[in-house]
Amino acid sequence: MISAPSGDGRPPAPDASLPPRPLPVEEPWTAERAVETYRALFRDAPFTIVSNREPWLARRRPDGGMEYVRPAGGLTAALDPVMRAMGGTWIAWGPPAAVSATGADGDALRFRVPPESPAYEVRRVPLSDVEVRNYYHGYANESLWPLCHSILEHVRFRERFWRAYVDVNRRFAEAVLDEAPDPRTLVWIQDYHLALVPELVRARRPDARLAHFWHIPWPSWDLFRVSPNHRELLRGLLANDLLGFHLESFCDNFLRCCEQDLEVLIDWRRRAVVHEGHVTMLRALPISIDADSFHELAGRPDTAERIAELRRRYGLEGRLVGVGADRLDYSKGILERLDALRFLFRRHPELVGRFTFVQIGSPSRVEIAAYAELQQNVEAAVARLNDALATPDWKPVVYVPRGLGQEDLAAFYRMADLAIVSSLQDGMNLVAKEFVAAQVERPGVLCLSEFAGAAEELEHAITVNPFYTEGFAEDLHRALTMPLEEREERMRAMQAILQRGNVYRWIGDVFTAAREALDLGRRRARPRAAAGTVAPTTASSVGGGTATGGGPA
Ligand code: GDG
Repeated sequence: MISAPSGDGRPPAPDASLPPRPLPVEEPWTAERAVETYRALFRDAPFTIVSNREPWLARRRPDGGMEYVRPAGGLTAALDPVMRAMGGTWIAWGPPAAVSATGADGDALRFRVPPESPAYEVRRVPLSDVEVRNYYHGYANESLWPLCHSILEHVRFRERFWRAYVDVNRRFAEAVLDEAPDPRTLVWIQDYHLALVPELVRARRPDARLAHFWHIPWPSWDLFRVSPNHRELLRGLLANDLLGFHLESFCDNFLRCCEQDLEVLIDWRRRAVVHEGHVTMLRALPISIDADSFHELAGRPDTAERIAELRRRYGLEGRLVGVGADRLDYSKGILERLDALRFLFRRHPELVGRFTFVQIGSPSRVEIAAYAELQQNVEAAVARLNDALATPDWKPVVYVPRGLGQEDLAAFYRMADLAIVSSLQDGMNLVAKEFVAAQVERPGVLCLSEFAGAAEELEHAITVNPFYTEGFAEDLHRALTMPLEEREERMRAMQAILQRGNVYRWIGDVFTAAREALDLGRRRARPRAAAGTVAPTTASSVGGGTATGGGPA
């Protein structure tokens, strides 16, 4: 029996006059506090970010001039105010082919943002179409992405992918050397597109300060070794002072790979590794979102109006609603989710006509065959489910095959009685956190894959196993029938976690960890662990401490 919120068994329409329930009170971190943390730790040392994607998009206006637009949400939105206050340089791939073809300042190698009061510089690394195909779609997204998500069926290695990856990483490294001549500069590299940049920079500037955050999982050694370039990747990353992952288990996987592949000294307690005399500190630093902004957006009266409109448009009035919002990526478990929904309706026919699941699927990496295929498979699975079960005025699944604006996304999150995040593997998953932040009244339930990094922090979610369809379906049923009191209790606990650990706290934690890593490297007594002379896990001294050796504590 569904425990529906209102007397007539239907969820009430959102009430625009209700003030949104405030997030539990605790002084949240802000961009200013992250900047103060940097200043306290690094004084006036310059700051540089290196990422594949540009933080601002260059677009040509109809009058022929250029305009620079910041994408809403995501990491770039959180880092933008930090960069504005610190005034550094952001190095990224650009200009996009469409803009460069038009010439003028669209193919400028650098520009300053924000346009109205320039505060920091974007330095672009232009790539040809062939390079984009082989480095970005190829090595980054057909080799590394599926490998790191342990999905071997989609892994493809090609010589030309690797060659382009090396070349492009070299160009990024050159840009770092040009743009950050001051050795005190903290260079913060983002993600799996740029694994070789640290080594290439360090070779030319041994005293560089390098931090790197890897946003996706790191696989176990038995999978990682299938890469023909496994040693080069590890060597590239071991030139960092700090290497951050979302989870401790990813750090430990990385250390085990080093242990198997290279002559290294490992201090498992500190998660530090010495390779060719250089110390790299690993740290689990789970990313987060700007929870207050999301809560505020979801709680706006016009969001309530938007909800009413979306319910009308998609036939959701008076129904229980579930939501999923993903890039169309095979790692997100969208097909497994649709399977579980099929089981749910079969086992609980009382839900027919009463519950609708909305799947928002923004097309992603469509140039890659596996992604184009997934898009078709999702459409086909939705059509099968709807053909089998739909009634004249109801559909089990509403599929929105495109990305939505933040406002619509927040409205769907707020309206939903249930959200499904069913990743087969995921570094963190920000959708899970956004859904939690967007609950402002009569909270919904988060069904969260145990294989998403977010499950470690959001332990008050209902955890699901996307590989076990029947169990998954029963978990969905449990979520849909959960009493309001329990939903509120779980949501309060998760919102408190997000408010304490928002994205600005994450940035501050990265700065603090980078400082510790640099200090650890400096303190290290032994100048050089010569290759071949030290057994990989022999107990030894890293930064003056005692290494435990032999495995994680
Ligand atoms: C990588 C890691 C890690 C989705 N649909 C729409 C939309 N989105 C936004 C969400 C969210 C973002 O995209 C997706 O973030 P995820 O974290 O879920 O996933 P990835 O893109 O795979 O990100 C991941 C992350 O890096 C950060 O470290 O958490 O594990 O794989 O913000 O809101 N946004 C809008 N419309 C949509 O339709 N506006």
